[in-house]
Amino acid sequence: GLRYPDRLNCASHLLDTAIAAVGTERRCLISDTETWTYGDLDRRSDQIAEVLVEDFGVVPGNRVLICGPNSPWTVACWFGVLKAGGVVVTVVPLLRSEEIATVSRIAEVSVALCAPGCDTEAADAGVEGMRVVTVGGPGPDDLVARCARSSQRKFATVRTSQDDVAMIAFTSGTTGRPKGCMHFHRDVLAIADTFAKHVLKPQADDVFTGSPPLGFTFGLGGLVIFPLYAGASTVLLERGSPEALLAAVEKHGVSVLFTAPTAYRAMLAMLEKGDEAGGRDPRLQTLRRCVSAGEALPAETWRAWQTATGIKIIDGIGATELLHIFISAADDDIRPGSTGRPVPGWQAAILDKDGRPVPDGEPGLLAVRGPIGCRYLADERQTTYVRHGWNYTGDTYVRDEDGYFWYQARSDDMIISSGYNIAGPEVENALLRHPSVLEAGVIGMPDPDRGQLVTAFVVLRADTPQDEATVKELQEFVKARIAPYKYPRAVRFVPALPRTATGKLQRFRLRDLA
Ligand code: 3UK
Repeated sequence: GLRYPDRLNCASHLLDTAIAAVGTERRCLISDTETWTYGDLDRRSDQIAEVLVEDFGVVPGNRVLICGPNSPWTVACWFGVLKAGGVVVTVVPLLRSEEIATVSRIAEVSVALCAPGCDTEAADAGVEGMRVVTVGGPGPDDLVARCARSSQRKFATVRTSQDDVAMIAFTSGTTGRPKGCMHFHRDVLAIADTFAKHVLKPQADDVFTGSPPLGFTFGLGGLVIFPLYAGASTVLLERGSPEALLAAVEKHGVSVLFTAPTAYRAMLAMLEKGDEAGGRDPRLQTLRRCVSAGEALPAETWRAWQTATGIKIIDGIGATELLHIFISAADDDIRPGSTGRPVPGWQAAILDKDGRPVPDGEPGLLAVRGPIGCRYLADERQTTYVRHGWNYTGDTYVRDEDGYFWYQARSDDMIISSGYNIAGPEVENALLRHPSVLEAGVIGMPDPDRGQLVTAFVVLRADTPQDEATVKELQEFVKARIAPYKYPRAVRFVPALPRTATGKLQRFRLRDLA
């Protein structure tokens, strides 16, 4: 297993190691308006730590909420809180006051560091004992202004232990009460020492960018931990739209890209428009590695991206509960449409609900274990996620005889129609192979005859007629590619699919739509 010293503060460990390797003057954080060196990040996070202790009385173990866009100051807040021995609490941005109130009460937050906009939401949350501090606003009480008035001395980092809690990451929680996942200081390094070290293999001259918010652990790892681990630089985009991603790759010579499958498809649609001739796109020639997570990456999307850019996307499944990616493709070990094999350091199995192994080739529950485990903060769902010594992710998967893992569906999203088990994503993937289909979402709707009816929501390309003939054509197209009983008996055309800030299809909202 991985070994870390007993005394370990992941923030200073990452910074000290990077600075020892590449120096203080190497570019670290790049935004539209600023470029920070490693020295800048070290200095400003020292100032934040000092302000937290001196002005707000933060003591080790206090929880500090960070709520802001992907920006250098948001990253500095992370490192500042950790240097002060505090626990970072994160939420995906755009939470409204009610949600901030729920999360802050569960996590017993004492200070909230908020970008303008989030600060008013946090103040409206009315959480007793929670001090709301604006980061990057006008006025003398702003955190940035306080940093400028600080002693400017090196902050003596709190000597936390490797198994002190460093962060509480809340799951996006599309349904139900949000769950806070606690992770230790060593866990933050363990994602670098597993996925980054063995799969991503970042280098000091890499330039990272991507769309996931830093409040989502996919973004924290891909856009902060992994680049810092390599002494590389990272381009932080306040809005990680597909347009912004393409522009950033070209402008900053990005070599490592982190985003979700839907953004890869949207970028492909944009590239096609600009380049009728086809072939490798010159605007993306600096790209070296592309990572996809959050949802399964269809083989179709993988192939189209390889054709357009020459790059083989690394699909990986991760979870907030386990901090980052634990099964993934690797360099020359890719089966398009499969999530890949366990990342070195992790074990994965397909089990039934009683913990018994399911034979290869048959669907069952994905169970994993490795250096990081699920630790919900005061939540009875702990014993649902962790059973029989394994973390049950809630996904149905098949393992093939070569050890590759194939995603089927979220276990509670499996469609049962006329007694058949149907995985919505398989039908979605078949639809995506049709040239007129941009996006597809497939769910089971209650049906008096069949129990559930396979229902597809489809975003068509602009030039395709939304008529009965297209419905028929799509149905025949699916029947010709997968077992015919899986075809969508109902097809609805929609302008866009409902997705979370992290690119996940919101199936419950499709159900409401129907
Ligand atoms: C699903 C995938 C198929 C799967 C995440 C990378 O997504 C992340 O965390 P969340 O807690 O959701 C976890 C669930 O999302 N999923 C994620 N990736 C894939 N399904 N293929 C994939 N490649 O249902 C999983 O249980 O929001 C992803 C790194 C850190 C993360 N937190």
